[in-house]
Amino acid sequence: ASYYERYHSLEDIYYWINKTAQEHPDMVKAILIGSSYEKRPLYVLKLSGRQERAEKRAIWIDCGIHAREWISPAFCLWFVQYSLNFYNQNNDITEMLNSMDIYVLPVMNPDGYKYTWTTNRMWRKNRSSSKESNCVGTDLNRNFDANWCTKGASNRPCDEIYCGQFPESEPEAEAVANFLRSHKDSVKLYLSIHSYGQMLLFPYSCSNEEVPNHAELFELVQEAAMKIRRYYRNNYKYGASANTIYLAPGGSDDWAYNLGIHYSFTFELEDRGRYGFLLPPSLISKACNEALLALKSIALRVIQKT
Ligand code: 0X9
Ligand code: ZN
Repeated sequence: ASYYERYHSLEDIYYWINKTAQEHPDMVKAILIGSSYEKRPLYVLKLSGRQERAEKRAIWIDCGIHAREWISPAFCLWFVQYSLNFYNQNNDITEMLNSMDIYVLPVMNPDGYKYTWTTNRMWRKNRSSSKESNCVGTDLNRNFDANWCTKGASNRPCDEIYCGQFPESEPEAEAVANFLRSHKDSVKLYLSIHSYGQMLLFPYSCSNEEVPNHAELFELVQEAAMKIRRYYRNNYKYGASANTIYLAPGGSDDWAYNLGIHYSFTFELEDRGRYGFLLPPSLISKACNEALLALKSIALRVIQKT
């Protein structure tokens, strides 16, 4: 199996980030956007093709918000590698990189990811603590400022869906929010990669309200799911988060939407529960190819629209 068909430790991923940026100085730049609670750096890889316009639009993709969802960082690595290998070979990725810069954050929650490798494979949250509680960790996907800590999140630090002390209390969430705030005019498409469940989701998750462009977003995920069905004979559910998965406030996708990034999605990759978070390495390539197909389908539509 290739490097991309295996899971990698946090140290390996940092090494890979550095090496990838060094080996492709023409297309890749590593940008430090902040650091984690335990002071690990948060690096974003900026991918760019041939510059077509001065005002360049952009895509944001983050992986590894939740520590135990190992397929998520694996997808970010897969996607970067695919982009670099197939730029000027595959029409879709070439068009994407010619019209948009792509920001990729491979591991939003490095402290939690590290902890799943050393201590507890099923850890979800980050690793922050306060003197108010003996419990560790905030759910970074409940820490954003979108109906923060209402129904679907918890204010108890021991819970898996603890929302944190206040919106963006966690340095990982704050770093992402700051970066997106300062790039909100260029970023047209926001994508957050999770597992598991096989779903293509869009806002809102923080309320049962429909977003103004609900029908448009529905068409995009419907088309992407249809392609996955056709090419990989696999079924993905799709729809607005609150109805498709559950009510869950404080998520990055809803927050990005409200910031003005009106093409905002969360993908839940394979599987549907047979292995769950423990997806075997032999299934990485299928999971990533499905997500890649969905991403390309949606991104090419967004390029036409924006
Ligand atoms: O609950 C979550 O944060 C995500 N599911 S997971 O099993 N990967 O934890 C779903 C996120 C959907 N979007 C929002 N809740 N905003
Ligand atoms: Zn998740």
